[in-house]
Amino acid sequence: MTHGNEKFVSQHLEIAGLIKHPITLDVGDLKKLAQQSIGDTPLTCQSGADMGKTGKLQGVLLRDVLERADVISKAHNDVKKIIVVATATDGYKVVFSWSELFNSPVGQGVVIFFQRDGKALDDDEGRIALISTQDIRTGPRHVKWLNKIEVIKVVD
Ligand SMILES: Nc1nc2c(c(=O)[nH]1)N[C@H]1C(S)=C(S)[C@@H](COP(=O)(O)O)O[C@H]1N2
Ligand SMILES: [Mo]
Repeated sequence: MTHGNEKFVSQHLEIAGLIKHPITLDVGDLKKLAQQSIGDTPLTCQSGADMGKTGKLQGVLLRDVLERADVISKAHNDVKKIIVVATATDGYKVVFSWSELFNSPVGQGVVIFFQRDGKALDDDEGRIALISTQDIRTGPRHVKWLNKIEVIKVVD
């Protein structure tokens, strides 16, 4: 089932937009940040269809990566208007709000991961992916072939 997906495999993750230190990370760089272990999590499509389970994942919190890159928020109320867009090499995109990541229980479960059951991710989602484990349906914000995180202020 992995055949044909080689072209989507993401080797790097770019952190861009409203941040002080735009950075590009590879799996080696991610391994240097605080590591998170995620237990086997059910994957459910937006339709409700059962897509199986994730297996045991290793990665880092999206929150920790954003803190490292340093989000630019000049005014006290800026962060409340900021969103974070996660993009994959096939053009798939999902959105988080800053408040969701930093001021709600959801943030503790949003993980950029690069290992499943101790092994590098396969071509069908590799090498870098993301999941929001606290979502009711986890399929939509499971981003395969993640290659960009962008911080955007959406309203003034
Ligand atoms: N990059 C990327 N990630 C994605 C998708 C996609 O089209 N592209 N589809 C999402 C949806 S809607 C679901 S249910 C799961 C499905 O994963 P599968 O295609 O491996 O079954 O991946 C999610 N992640
Ligand atoms: Mo889905």
